[in-house]
Amino acid sequence: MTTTLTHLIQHPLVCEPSEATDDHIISYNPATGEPIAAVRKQTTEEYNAQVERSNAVFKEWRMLPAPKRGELVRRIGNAFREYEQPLGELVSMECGKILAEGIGEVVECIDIADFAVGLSRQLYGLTIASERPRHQMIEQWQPLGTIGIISAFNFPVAVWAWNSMLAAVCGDTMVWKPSDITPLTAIAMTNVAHEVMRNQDIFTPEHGDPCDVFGLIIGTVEAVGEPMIADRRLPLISATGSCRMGKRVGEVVGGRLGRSLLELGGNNAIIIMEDADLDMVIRGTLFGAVGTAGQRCTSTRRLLCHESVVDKVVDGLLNAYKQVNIGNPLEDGTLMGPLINEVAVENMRSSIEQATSEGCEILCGGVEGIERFADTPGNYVEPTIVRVPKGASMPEVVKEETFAPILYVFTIETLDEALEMHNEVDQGLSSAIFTNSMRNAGRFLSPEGSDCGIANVNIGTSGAEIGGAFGGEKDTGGGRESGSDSWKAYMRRQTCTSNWSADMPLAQGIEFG
Ligand code: UN1
Repeated sequence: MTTTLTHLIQHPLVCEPSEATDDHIISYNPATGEPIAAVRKQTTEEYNAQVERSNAVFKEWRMLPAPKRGELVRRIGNAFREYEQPLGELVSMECGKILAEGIGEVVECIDIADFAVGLSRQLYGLTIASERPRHQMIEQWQPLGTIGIISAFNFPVAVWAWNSMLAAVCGDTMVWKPSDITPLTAIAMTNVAHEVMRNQDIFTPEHGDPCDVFGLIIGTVEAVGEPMIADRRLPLISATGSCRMGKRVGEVVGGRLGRSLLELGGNNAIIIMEDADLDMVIRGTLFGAVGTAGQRCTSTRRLLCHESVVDKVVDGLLNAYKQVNIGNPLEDGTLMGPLINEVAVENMRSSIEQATSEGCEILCGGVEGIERFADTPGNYVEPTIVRVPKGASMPEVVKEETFAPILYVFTIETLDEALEMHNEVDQGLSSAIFTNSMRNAGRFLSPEGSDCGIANVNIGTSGAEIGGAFGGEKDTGGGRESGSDSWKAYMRRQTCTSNWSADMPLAQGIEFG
């Protein structure tokens, strides 16, 4: 580990793996199976204390003018720039994505910080025409409070940044519970933010510590996760992860009438029409299905391919898959790193077995592609293409999101049929069509087209830019993070009516007393 990396993860909770006890989480490098470091699990008491501190500092943070908060976010974004390479390496080392993608994730953090800085001068409200004379109505946005952020292993830094950079300019403070598989990246990001917050003189609260704007808590679901979702001190819980986890969060937060922002699983498809540019199809699908070893919520899981091109697409993909270098994600030339852990490998294996038992054909990878790495340290697998027999109904296995590089290929005859299959799954995150026909593209983007939160034309399903709102419908949870007006989720809307007349007229013309 370089000295910068060691510096980035320096923290009272972190120790050598050899010093770990039952109270520690060990962070493993999924590429080698070697432990990187151990992190002490925090207790419910420590969680409570963090929320108290973040609540306390909120009282003053909310009163700092938004552009000043933006200035601090600008400095944090610049610090991300300074540490782009080592942070990217750490992401790659802890969650197994290739270095280019690890750095790409840090770039997402920088981009959203820039976006948030601009936003800090644009938290616009409305003026509304009042029905009463000499009255003024406005709608304004107020900070919400301390928000809870729960993030997943697969985007261990970007998802936090989408939430935290926006929440910070909106005047909120936060408590972040990262995935317990990737605690080190969370510590590194928080260290970078805290270094900036410690060395500034823009925000010097009378009570509390500026670092608690960006609170972090590392612990188990029982000690931290459950108390967090039930905690009335957190008006918003923004959670990213599986549909199962999201249902629990939605239920508990809803039960206390809190707000939740859920960004859950996807089951993303690409429709390929007969007039598609097949070179582009292959490139878009390769990145979508094999990138991040199929562990993005936007990963391409299904291809709905017109019967006239399906064989060509399959051949092209088989050819492209052969050239995928699988190996250490930090090495040049590697295109696919390992899965996150052994459980993920076993999940992939059982999905492949189920697909076979449901009558599908494995075209490459498969169980053999997993066995090939049986004696290699690290959680490596081969990306797998599964062909679903034409005319068969959607196999059950396809309806579930398996977080692994499995791509199911379906044959379709018409766009109607494709759209029906496309929208048949429970999830609704990302979607794409490849076509050169305006009509097909237009229909895909129409109300009777894709039912997803993200719908692309001649671009794959993954790799969204931060400027757009990110999230999806149905079991994906309905939340929107990142760009566009997603910031509104982190604020409370206030309708204000001021009377500057000398009368007291009532709305709806009511005469009273
Ligand atoms: C996720 O997998 O949770 O659009 C987020 C993408 C990335 C973010 C994915 N920008 O693929």
